[in-house]
Amino acid sequence: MLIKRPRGWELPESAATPERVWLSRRSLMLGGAGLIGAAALPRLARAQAGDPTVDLYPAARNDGFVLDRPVTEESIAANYNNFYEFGSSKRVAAAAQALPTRPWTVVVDGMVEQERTLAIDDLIRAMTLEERLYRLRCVETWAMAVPWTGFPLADLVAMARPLSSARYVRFETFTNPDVASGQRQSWYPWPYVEGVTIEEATNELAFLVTGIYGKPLANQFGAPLRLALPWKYGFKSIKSIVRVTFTDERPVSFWEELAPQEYGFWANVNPDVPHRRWSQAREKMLGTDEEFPTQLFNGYGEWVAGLYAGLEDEPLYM
Ligand SMILES: Nc1nc2c(c(=O)[nH]1)N[C@H]1C(S)=C(S)[C@@H](COP(=O)(O)O)O[C@H]1N2
Ligand SMILES: [Mo]
Repeated sequence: MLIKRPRGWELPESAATPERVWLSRRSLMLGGAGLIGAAALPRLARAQAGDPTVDLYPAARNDGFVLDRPVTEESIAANYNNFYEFGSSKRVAAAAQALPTRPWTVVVDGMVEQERTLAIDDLIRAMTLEERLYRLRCVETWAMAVPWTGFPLADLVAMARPLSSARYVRFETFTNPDVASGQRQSWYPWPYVEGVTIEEATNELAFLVTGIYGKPLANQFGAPLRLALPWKYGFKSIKSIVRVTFTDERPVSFWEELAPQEYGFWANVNPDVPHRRWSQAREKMLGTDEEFPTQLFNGYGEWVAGLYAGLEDEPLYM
């Protein structure tokens, strides 16, 4: 990049956390709203304690990723989710607990040397887990800052040994309308699908998430395996993945299928390219009154801007 400016993620770690301090400050400011999660949390904690990979948490933090703002309080992030399989409101945490996340398999297929079906716990244990502080920017303008645990998507790509003809990675979420009431709404193009190019998939930032806040993922965050692509709008970060397919065809995602004029394949964050119905110039941190100016590539351009050289004619920012 040509412009040299202080980068948000270069701020010292001390500027990012002390979660405990943040928590108490927040609960003072939020008053009643701070209690939203109180009822749901004990149940969640029990489910996470029974997770077969719980011994892997907390994982060592990778200090290469630091924040310019406090970590979002867990009870706030855990009770304000987009997970349309369980309804279109943000209050889906309770409903999402009905999803059975064991046994769970992930099929790796398409243009690979050998197609495989991986048991989730074998997959997680085959990888080296690490914690990363990332921001997530929803296309709806809310944002959060969370400690994800997981492993680089590049490690899964390496394990899959794709053929040289593969150009994209397509991800698919479970189909289970018996427990996921949203999937009984037939106007949606289930299952939820997302995709990235191989170059994006092997970028250092692309992260497969198995945990959050130092614990296995709670269901509403997309247990047992979801994506984190912090330079793209949140809808690209697909939850509860059951299939990873290597292909030479650009995947058409759930939201692109529904509203191609509003949600495209690339969906890179850009303050200067408004959504058709609202500005993307600013973002609001969940659980706070704080707003921040949106940053190009959500502030992660140092890692990813180079991926898009020569693609200027593509709709990169929707
Ligand atoms: N399968 C699936 N994945 C999904 C979604 C969804 O509805 N279904 N919503 C997306 C959107 S719009 C966002 S902003 C993030 C929200 O992640 P969070 O609820 O963990 O904050 O998940 C993304 N992944
Ligand atoms: Mo979103």
